[in-house]
Amino acid sequence: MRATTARAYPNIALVKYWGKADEDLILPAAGSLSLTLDHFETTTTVVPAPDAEADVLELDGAVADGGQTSRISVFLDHVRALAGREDRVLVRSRNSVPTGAGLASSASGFAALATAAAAAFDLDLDARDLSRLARRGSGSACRSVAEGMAVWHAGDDASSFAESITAPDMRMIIVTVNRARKAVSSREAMRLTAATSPFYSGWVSSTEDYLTQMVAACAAEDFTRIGEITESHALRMHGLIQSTVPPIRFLNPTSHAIFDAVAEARESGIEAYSTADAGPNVAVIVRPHEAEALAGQLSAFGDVRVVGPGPGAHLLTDADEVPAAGDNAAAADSPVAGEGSRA
Ligand code: 2P0
Repeated sequence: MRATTARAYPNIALVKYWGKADEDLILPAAGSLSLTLDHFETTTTVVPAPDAEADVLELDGAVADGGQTSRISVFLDHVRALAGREDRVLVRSRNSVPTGAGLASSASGFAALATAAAAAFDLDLDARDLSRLARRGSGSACRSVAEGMAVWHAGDDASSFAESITAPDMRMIIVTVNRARKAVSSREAMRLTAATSPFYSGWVSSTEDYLTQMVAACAAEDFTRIGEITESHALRMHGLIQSTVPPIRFLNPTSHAIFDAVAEARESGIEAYSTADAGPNVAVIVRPHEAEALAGQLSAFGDVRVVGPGPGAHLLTDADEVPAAGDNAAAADSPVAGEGSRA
């Protein structure tokens, strides 16, 4: 075993994942598609701790609580089983955004942890198997293993992984409405939706249909169709989530106002489309040359940040400025805290 460091970035889905076919293996009920970003990275170091009795997790320089530690320990048990080893480890994870109550994004967090842990335990995994491994930590993490636009295939344990596809260049404007951590986790909310919504089966079948159309639109570099599907699918997901019993609502009046402002921008000639995850913050896709102008308009609603397609999860070497123990890399002014709070 050896100490290793990896970096990964969050992703924002354009065709959303909401519901599981298997809770233990984290298999999705339908496929999804996302853009891995070039901002808001997580950097994670895994250090062998042969004499320790338990794994230790340090988040942004502070020892994490039992709940967070046990979630990564369950994941590391899977890595240990694959490696045929029992070593405990110290995990030091730093987010480039303040984490508040936990990992800023479970997607970047588990993609970085999977990449670092696989190398630390000398697992020889190809990109597909690394994505499958990250999936076991958090479903959306399998997409952050892949660069740029990535499809996560539904299927069984062997066939459910994410891989990059060709897509037109685009920018995403992240509009942060609220930095607070949401009251109900995505994991719990999607479980409640699947258990109680009368619309759930229609959601699953229509998501597969949209995914097929979206992959075709990406191949055709058809930004308009990509955008139409993105916005429609986001609104379907939030409609579905609101049909949970008792209801769950993630969008607030400002979120809706941003969807309206983006629709008005389209009327005035800037082609852009909105999406939102399990929270009130909104992400807007737009062609690269129109991103700054639209970001200026949307800054009336909250902090804005223009981001683009980013790299997949990767190992860092010393030459890449591996952070030292005790460094706190969290940037206090980042607008995206809460947006990526999926853990
Ligand atoms: C997505 N989300 O496709 C959707 C849209 C949130 C809204 O993937 O239980 O944290 O760890 O597999 O990956 C959030 O779900 O859930 C998510 P688990 P995860 O991005």
